[in-house]
Formats: sequence, C-alpha cells, structure tokens
Amino acid sequence: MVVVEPKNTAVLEYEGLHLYHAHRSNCSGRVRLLLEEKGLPWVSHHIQLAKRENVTEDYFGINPKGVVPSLIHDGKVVTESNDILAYLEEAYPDPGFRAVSDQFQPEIDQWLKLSGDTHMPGIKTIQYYKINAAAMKKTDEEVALYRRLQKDPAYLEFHGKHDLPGQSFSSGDADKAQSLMDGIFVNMDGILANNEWLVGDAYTLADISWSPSITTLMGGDYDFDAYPHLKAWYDRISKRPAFEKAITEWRARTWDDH
Ligand SMILES: N[C@@H](CCC(=O)N[C@@H](CS)C(=O)NCC(=O)O)C(=O)O
Repeated sequence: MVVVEPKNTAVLEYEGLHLYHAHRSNCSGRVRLLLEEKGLPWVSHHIQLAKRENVTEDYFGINPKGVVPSLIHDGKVVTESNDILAYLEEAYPDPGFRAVSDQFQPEIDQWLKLSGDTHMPGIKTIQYYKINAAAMKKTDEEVALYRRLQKDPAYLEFHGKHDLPGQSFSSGDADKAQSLMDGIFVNMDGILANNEWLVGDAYTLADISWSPSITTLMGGDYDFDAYPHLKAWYDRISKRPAFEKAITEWRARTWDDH
C-alpha cells in the first residue's frame, strides 16, 4: 500500500476522511463508491483536472504523481485508488466487501491489481486519444510546471506524448489500448455469464473497482455490445443508491469539463 509522507504538511492536521478527487475520474469514482457503500462521511476536496488544479506544488506535496484520488485519513495520506479501497476495507470492515470465502480473496486482489496496472496503458490512453484530448491540453507554462513537478518516469513519458511538440497518441496506441481492455472484458463477460458478481457470490471490491471504469469508457462510446453479461452486471450496479450518489450525481455536476 502506498502511504505517503506528504511535503504539504497541512494535511497532517486533517481529521476524519478527506478525499481529493475529480468528478469524472474513474479512479476517484471507485473510492467514492466504496465510501458511499460503507456509509462513511467524508470531506470533499474537488480537483478540476481541466483547470490543472492537480498541477501545483501544493497538490504534488500530497500526491507525488499529481493524480487523483488521494485519501487523507486522520492525517495519513494514502494514494493509488485500488490501494485506497483495500485500506478502507481494512479500516472500516463493516459493512464488508470481501464477503467471500478465503479461497476467493486472492481473486479480489488480482482484480484490483489488474485495474491499477491497466489504467495507464488501457483506459487513460483511450481517454487521452479520444475523450478528453482537447480538455487536457496544457499551455506551455503548464507543461513546463508539470515536467518540473513530476518525477515519475511513466507519467513523464505518458504526458510527454500528449503535451510535447511533435508528439501525440496515435490511432495505433488507441487500438492497442482497446485490445488490452477487450481482453479483460471477454474474461469478465465469461465470468458474469454464470455469476452475478466478479468473485464468488457477493458484491465485492472487485465489482466496486471495475464498475466506474465502465462508466468512463461508456462516456467515450466504447462499444460493449459484445459483452451482454457485463452490461447486465453494470446495469445492476449502476442502480445501487451508493453508485447513484458516488458516480451518477458527481458526473452530472457541472464544472468546465472533466
Ligand atoms: N494509478 C492511479 C491512477 C490515477 C490517475 O491516473 N488519475 C487520473 C484521473 S482518473 C488523473 O489524476 N489524471 C490527471 C493526470 O494524470 O495528470 C490510481 O489508481 O489512483
């Protein structure tokens, strides 16, 4: 789990649960969804990605990769959305979202890991190519600031491809990202053909992690027609009151964009 020693020490004083998040970000959405499923009160620190509110010394002082979400729990900073899910589940076990037998626990962890590992090469690549390329265009000053603050090579490379002159994501990059995600969705659809949920017979962290990613891709007209069981699973989840509060309502709020 990623527990950060924040350079921005103001957050050490925070009491209770505070979440830095963006309204349309699927990584933020999965954390909001778990918070609502557990009925936990939390303080919102909304970050407008399109206004580069994440590209500041202050925010990099909380999340060293400059991304959302970041959870602060009684002054402890936890980053990486899937690690935050595991952290909250441990800190607030009731109601629990690992309600499957021991033999299935590793499967939940594999779904969380897969969700984290495929974000940048899959969903984020598709998004930057298709969905929010214009909204996420930085000015020259913002690019310079970003490249000064960002120390992570993978993020420097990814954003360089979007921000630097002469570089851009190509249709080939988007196709590769789509095949990666399609491979996962074929597998999910097969599981969901015979099961109500991704792991065992309960709604778990695996479902909570993946459902907001489907929302994001649907927002970019990703074609899910080949995955009817996945679509039915998503429909079931999206009708949950916690999902409406955590995802639907937040996405409907109007900020400039993204
Ligand atoms: N692995 C990270 C990925 C976080 C991430 O990429 N967040 C996006 C929104 S979904 C973001 O902050 N994008 C802005 C940027 O990369 O500058 C996690 O799961 O928390």
